[in-house]
Amino acid sequence: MKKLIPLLAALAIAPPLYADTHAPSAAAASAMSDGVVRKIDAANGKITLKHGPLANLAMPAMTMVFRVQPPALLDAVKVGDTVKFHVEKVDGVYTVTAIQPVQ
Ligand SMILES: [Cu+2]
Repeated sequence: MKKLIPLLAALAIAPPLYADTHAPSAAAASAMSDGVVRKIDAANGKITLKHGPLANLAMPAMTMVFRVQPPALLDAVKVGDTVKFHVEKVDGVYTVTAIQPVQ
């Protein structure tokens, strides 16, 4: 009987298990936005996107030029594609860090 006591004590202090492990900040950091490719400047690693609201940057819908990092991301898209993309401010420059065409 004596040996059972430490085991019961350990069970009693075991932390509860949480199903939701998604932190809100992580979700915002990887938020994908909607856009349409208007122009690609592969030589300069730039893309012109007509984009919807960018929630993570508090930017309304508009058409604008973004830097693309890494520039190889441009290989996956072409002018006219509807895309999902992620943009963040890197060194003060709006930079696309992920982009993929939507079928
Ligand atoms: Cu914009």
